[in-house]
Amino acid sequence: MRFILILICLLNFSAFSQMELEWSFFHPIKKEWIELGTKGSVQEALIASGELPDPFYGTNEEKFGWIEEHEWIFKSIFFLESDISEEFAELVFPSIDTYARIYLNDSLVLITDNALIPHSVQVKENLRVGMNELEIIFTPPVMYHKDKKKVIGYELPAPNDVHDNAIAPYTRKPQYQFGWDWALRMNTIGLNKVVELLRYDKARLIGKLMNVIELSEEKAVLDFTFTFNQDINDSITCLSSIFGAEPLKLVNGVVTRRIVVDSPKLWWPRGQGEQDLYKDELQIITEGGDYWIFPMTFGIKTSELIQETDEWGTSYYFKINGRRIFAKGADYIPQEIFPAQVTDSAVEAMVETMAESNFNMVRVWGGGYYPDEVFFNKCDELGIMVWEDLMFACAMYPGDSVFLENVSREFEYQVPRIAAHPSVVLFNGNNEVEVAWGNWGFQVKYGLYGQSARDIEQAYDDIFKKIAPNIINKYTSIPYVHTSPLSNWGKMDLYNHGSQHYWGVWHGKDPLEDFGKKIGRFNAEYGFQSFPEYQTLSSFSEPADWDLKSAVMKHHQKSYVGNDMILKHARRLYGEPENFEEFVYFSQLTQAMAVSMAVAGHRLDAPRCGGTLYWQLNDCWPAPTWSSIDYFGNWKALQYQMKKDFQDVSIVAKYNSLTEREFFLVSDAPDTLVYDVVCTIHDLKGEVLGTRDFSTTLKGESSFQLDVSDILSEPLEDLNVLIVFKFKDNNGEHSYRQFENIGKKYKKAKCTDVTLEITQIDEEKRTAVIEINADKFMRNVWISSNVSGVKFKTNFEHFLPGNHYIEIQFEEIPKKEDFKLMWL
Ligand code: BMA
Repeated sequence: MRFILILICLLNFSAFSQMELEWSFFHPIKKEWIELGTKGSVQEALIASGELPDPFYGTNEEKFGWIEEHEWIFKSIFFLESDISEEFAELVFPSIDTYARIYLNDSLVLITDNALIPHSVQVKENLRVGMNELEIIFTPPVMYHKDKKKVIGYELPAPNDVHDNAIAPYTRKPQYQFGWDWALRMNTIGLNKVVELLRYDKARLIGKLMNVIELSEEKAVLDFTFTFNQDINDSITCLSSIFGAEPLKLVNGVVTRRIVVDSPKLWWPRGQGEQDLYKDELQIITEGGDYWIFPMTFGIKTSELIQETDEWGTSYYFKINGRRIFAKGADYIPQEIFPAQVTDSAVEAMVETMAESNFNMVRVWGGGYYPDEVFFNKCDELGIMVWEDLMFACAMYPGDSVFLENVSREFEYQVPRIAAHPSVVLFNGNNEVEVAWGNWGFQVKYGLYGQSARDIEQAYDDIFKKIAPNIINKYTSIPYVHTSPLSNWGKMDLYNHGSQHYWGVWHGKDPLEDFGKKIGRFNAEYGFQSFPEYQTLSSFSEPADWDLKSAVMKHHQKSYVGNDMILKHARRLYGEPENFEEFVYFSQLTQAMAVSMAVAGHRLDAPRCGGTLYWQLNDCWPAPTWSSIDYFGNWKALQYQMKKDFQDVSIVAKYNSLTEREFFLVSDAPDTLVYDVVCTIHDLKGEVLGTRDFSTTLKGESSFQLDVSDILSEPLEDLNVLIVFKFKDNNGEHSYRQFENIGKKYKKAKCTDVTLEITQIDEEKRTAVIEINADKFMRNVWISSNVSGVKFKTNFEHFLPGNHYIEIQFEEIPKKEDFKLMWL
C-alpha cells in the first residue's frame, strides 16, 4: 500500500495527507479473491489474471457478457496506526463505475449512481485504529435496471445499446460502453480512477473558475470564484500575485472576486493570434487564520455562437473575442474502451496531433465522458477551441426526479470545471437526441404515443432546455445550444439552418460527391469509414481472417451499413481491389477523398458555412471505423489529407463531379496578404508541359480560383498529368500541393521500377529519412511500417520519376524490410 504524506507548513500548521487504496474483488463463480491494484475494472483484472483473453482479438468480445450478470464485491483493507488527529477524513472516488454501495467497517457510508463525476464522503467517525475494511458492492447496470419498464411503463429508445435489456440512457455512465457503431460492448464495472483517503485540517479547495464578464481592447472584467468543500463563512484576504490583495467575504464556502484588467492579453485559437495565458498564484487567508495557497492559470477570451436569420437561412458560426472564426477539426471519442487505461501522455499526444494537423477546434462527442484537466490544459496551450457536449447521445432520456437530480449534480460539477478553460467555446446539450426523436421512427418502433411521448418530450425540455442552460448560465458566459445537429440531413432547405450532421452518403444513398455539395451552415459531423493498416489488423486477426466476409471482420464492423458500403465507393473510384490488402488501401484513399471533398466544399462556402468537423478523429479499439487515426495512433490517409486541407492558407480541390474539379487558394488567416502561386503541369515522366503564375490578395475566410484549365492547349480531362502548386503561406513558409489527373491509358509502375533505402539515421533524435527512387510515376504512394512507433511526416503523395524523401520518427532503429509501399 502506498502512503503519501504531504506536510505543508501553513499559518496554523495544518496537515494534508493522501492514501491510495489497493483493491481486490471476489469472483462470484470461482469464489476467490482477485487482485485489482489501485484502479481498473473487473474486466481488465480478469484479462490481467489470464482468465479472459484480449477482448479485441477475433470475436473474444463475446466472452465478456457474463460479467454483467453478477454483483461484484470489492474490498480494500488498510491500516491506521493511531487515531485520526486531523479534523477531516474523507474518502474520494473520482470515478466509480457505476452503481455501488460502499461500506466502511460494516457501515453503509455512500451510495453512488454516476460514473461521470467524483463522489466523496466524510468518514472520520467510521474509521478505527488498526485494520479498516472498505467494501464496495457493484450492481451492473443491466441488473440495476432489470425492472426498468415496470418503473416508467414504457421503454426508452436506446438503439446503440446491444444488450437485450437496453438501459444505456438510464445509466450515467459513458454511453459508448453499452455498444456503438464503432465500439465493442464493454460495460466496465469498477474504479476508473484511484480511490483515496484524504486527511486534513481545513476545508479543501474544490473549484476555481474564471468567467469573463466584459471584454474590450481597453479592459476585461473578470470574476474569479473559489469554492471550498465546507460551508465556511468568514472574512478573508484574497491575495493574487498579479492583482494584489483584496478583503472579501467567504459565504457558505464560496467567494467571488471581481477584477478589472487594463489592456488584457487575449487567448486566441491557433492561427488567429497568441494563446496568452496568465499564470497567477493565489492565497486566501481567513480571519480565523486558515490559509490556502494555490496556482491558477487562466486565459481571457469571449466566445459567441451566432445564430441569426440571414439571406440563406439561419447562421451558425463562432466569434472569438468578437472576431468571426471558421472552425476546422473533428469529433473526438474516448481513446480507450477501458477509461482507466487512458494515460495523460496519450491525451496530450492526441491534442498535439490536432494542432499538427491544423485543427483549430475539436468536438468532445456526447457518448463518452468529460475529459480530464490534461485534455483542456493542452487545448488551452495549443489554441484548440473545444466544443463540449454534455454526455448524452442518440437515445431518449428519463425525466424522473432521481434522474434529473443526478444530471443536475453532474452539470454542477462538470460545467464550472470545464468552463474555467479558455479553450472551451461551446456547451452542447446532447448528440442527436432531438434529431433521433424527430426522425428515427422511435414512436412506431417503441410504441411511444400519447402520455409516454409527452413524458419523453418533457424530460428532454427539463434536461436540455431548463436544467443544463440554467446551470451553465449560472457559471459562465460560454454559449449553450441544446442539441447537435439543429437541422437534419435530407431536403435541400434543411442545409440552410443551423448545425448539420451530414450522413447522406453513409447512412443514405447519396453519391460520394455530395460531400462537397450538401453543406450545412456548420458541419459538426460527416464521414466515411476505412480499414486500419495491416499492423493494426494483425493485432486482432490472422491472415486467414483477411476477408470482408470472415467472422472476425464482420464482428469488428459495428455499423449496420457494413463493409459493402466501403467497397461500393472504393470500386467506383479505384476499380476492383485485387486482394484484401489492396482493399484496405483503397478504403483509406476513398475515405480521404470523401472527407477532402467535403472540407473543400465547406471552406469555399464561407461565410455561409461557419465550420467543418469531420467524424471521427480517433478509435477506442482496433476496427474499421470513420476514424482518421487508428487505435494505435497510426495515421490513415485521411489524417495526412486533413493536415493539408486544414492549413490556414491552402489549395483545395472543389469537386463538381468525380471527374470535374476546380482549384482554389483558400485562406482563414486573419490578415490581408498578397499570395503568389506558381502552377506547373508535368507529364508523368516529369517533363513540364506548362506553367502559370497567379497573384491575389486574400483577407481572412476568402478564396481565389486558380484556373488551370487552359494552361495546356488540350483539355486536362484527356491527359495523364500531375498538377503542382507552389506558394508561400501567411507565415512565409513554402507550401506545395499536388493533384493527379489520370485519364484512361494509365499503367501502374511495377515493383522493379522502385527502390527504397533508409538514410540519415539519427539515433539521438530518433529520426531518419526514407529515400524512394522511382523510375516511373507512382500515384498515392502509401508507405507503412510493420513495426510500431514509426511516424511519417508525409504520406500518400504522388511521385514523379526520381528521388523522393520521407522524414520519419522512430522508436527502434528501422530496417528497410520493415517498410511496405503501395501505390496506384
Ligand atoms: C453520428 C454520431 C455517432 C455515430 C456516427 C456514425 O450519429 O453521433 O453516434 O457513431 O454518427 O454513425
